[in-house]
Amino acid sequence: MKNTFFLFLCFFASVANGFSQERADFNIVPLPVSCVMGSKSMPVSQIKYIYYDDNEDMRRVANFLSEYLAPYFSDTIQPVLISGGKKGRADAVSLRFNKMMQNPEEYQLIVDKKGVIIEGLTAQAVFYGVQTLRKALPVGTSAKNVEIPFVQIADCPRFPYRGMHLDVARHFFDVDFVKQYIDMMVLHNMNTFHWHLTEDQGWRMQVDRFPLLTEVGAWRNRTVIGRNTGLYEYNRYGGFYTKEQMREIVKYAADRFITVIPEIDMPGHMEAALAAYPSLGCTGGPYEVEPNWGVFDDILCAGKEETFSFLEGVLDEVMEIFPSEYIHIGGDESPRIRWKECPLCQKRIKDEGLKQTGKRSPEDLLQGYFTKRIEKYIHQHGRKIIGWDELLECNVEPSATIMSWRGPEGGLAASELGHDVIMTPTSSFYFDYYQTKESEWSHPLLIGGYLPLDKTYNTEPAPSTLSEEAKKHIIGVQANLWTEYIGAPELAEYQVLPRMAALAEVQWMQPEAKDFEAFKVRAKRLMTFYDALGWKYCTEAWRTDNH
Ligand code: TNX
Repeated sequence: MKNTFFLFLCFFASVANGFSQERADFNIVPLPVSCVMGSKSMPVSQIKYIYYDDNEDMRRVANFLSEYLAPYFSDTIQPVLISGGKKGRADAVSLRFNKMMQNPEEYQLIVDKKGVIIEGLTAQAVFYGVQTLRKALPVGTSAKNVEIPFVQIADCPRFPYRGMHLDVARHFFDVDFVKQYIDMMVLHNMNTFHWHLTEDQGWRMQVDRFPLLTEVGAWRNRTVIGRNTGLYEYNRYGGFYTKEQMREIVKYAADRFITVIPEIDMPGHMEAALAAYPSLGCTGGPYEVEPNWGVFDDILCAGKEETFSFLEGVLDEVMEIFPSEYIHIGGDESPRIRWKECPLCQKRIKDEGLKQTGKRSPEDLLQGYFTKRIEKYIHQHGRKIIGWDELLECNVEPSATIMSWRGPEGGLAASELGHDVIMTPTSSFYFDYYQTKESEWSHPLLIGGYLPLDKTYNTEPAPSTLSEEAKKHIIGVQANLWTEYIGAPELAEYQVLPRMAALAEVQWMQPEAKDFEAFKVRAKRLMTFYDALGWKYCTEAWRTDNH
């Protein structure tokens, strides 16, 4: 009896002392650069206000923080947002500009007796500090039960370009899902959404000047079953985004400090456009919005002036909707066969004096001509181009930023040549590949490949073999989600999570700070957020026999 009473007393004392309290845990994904813990802590319930420096962007960040905190205060009074305010109050989170900071994405987060202060040169930097605070709090509890330990965090990303790509052309994803994808990027501190809008199998962007692109090109009448079996499903499949919807996405992303880079893939992967406007092809068609997956011979004719006025018209509307510095013009997988046989393409080759140089065929150089012409147009509008690494075989200008996909080699060589480079090799960042080794029958049918989590995690995008100069040209890292075999939003989520967490640490952290075993612990905690947000993820990615 005495014993029971003693236990009861202990329990009572621990509740009163807050021993049963949960603590915020700054062991988050991506791990901050430096984190110095103090011995004391502050109860979350002490937060009565969110002060923010008077600025529109900062107000938005304060609003996001208020949204993230709301569930913790659902049983009490919500913190009040106040513009301005004194620096550091014990009962507040203060979001402030700090002009002393160098990098526009660097922030500092301090928790001490003066409450929580998050500072950065820009509102974007403060936004990442807010993400850190958000991820440190335990999911699904009340402010009364959480303490934030005193801490001093200084944090800054390694790469300025931290991207995720989504192919909405092989399969279409609606506006709500695209927004959710952006939310997923936010949780992983990413800042660039590469939106792959056009393909052989569907054109997804409304263009006023060329209405058939969506009237015809956005719909396919049949889709192959499985991996190019020759068997088809005869359902009309497709969809597209109106200009208004694309603007909505651009704003939704910008509000979260994410730039949307649109891709209009040219001159290959253009069959949907050819089906709409057959005169843009070398043979004149007829063409079909492609029902199979793969690489197709019919591409845009590089001999016709009409092709260029078409592309300029499309790009005018692209640039009107998307304010991004970069426009992605694709450039991958363009077979030469039509150009070899097309009198107009051959005339262009002759007129431009394009002659075989080393391994480069006249048709390779014709793609170089094509790309330079488009690049010039885009430059005239104050923008820059990004293209896939095939462009390196076409003699393009060093001003073109290269996305290295067929392996790291292309990107590494390009960086030595002075191109800016974004690393996205299949071997590390193709999230359409399998995450587990299990026999395929137990899995959804995917494109194939095997890309386990640790492979993504342990990738070094700028290896020490590169010259110091070339290293500076590796501006970022991205993962791609191609969707030939990914038709459902849930499967898209499953394919990218938790690999996005591994990618986030490659993008954000300094290489020497990375550690896969420690990451696993952090990422498992991050999964409590995936669960709370209702996002599917691959749990088998954690099985020890999978590495
Ligand atoms: C290659 S990456 C492609 C895509 C496919 C993908 C499938 C690139 C520039 N081209 O068209 O969807 O492989 O993994």
